[in-house]
Amino acid sequence: AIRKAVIAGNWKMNKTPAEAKELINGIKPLVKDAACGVVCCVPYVDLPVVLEAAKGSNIGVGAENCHWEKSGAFTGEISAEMLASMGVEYVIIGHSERRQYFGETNETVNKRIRAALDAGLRVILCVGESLQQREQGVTSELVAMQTKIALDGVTKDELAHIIIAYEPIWAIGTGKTATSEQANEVCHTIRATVASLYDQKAADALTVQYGGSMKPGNAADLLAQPDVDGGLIGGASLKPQDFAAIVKAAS
Ligand code: 3PY
Repeated sequence: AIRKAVIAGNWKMNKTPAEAKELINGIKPLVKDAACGVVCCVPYVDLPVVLEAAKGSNIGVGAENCHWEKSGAFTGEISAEMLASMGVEYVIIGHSERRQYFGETNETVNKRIRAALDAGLRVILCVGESLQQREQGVTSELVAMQTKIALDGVTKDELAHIIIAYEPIWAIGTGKTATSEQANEVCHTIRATVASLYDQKAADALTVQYGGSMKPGNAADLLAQPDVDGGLIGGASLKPQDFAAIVKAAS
């Protein structure tokens, strides 16, 4: 690929701080020579221990969401400013689990991205279709729409701080993976959408990840596709050997 790949783990709602410390310390030595970018996105409460353990390493640390307001009466929420102030570098926005279970919409995804960029965070924006939408033949339109609304008001300079992850919802946590060709086709659609919004140069520089049951056994094939520049890794990111094997496949 012409772009440097980025492999990002999405730990989801897993690991207590003590367990997180053990996991990050297990991952660290295995990925230290990676040629690709390596990121671990972890639960809020794990951020202090993971940031501490990752200090001076090649692992970037991210959160899994943030709110769009800087502060205020939003019980239970965490702002982008709060994350940035801790030294967090990345934040996942719009994961399908947020969209599915927590009422996330394209509009709130856009507001969160704006707040994250304003706070100086890098964003991993997730887009992707459900099985029904794929069967209805609307995947391209849907993913293009999600991308356009998410990027509303984002400048070309800011785009350099965004990674887009294509995550077919039907392949998340189900063990099903998109074929490499299906993954590449939609990653290409995302890049073409970004080219239409900005220009080809900006689109060519964009990192587009595939996410959805990426594991050591299928990573090399997926990552060999021209428009797949890395992965957002669910379950396999909780196993140091598996995560490191995927990082190696991307290097
Ligand atoms: C998965 O692979 O299950 C993911 O959702 C990655 O974010």
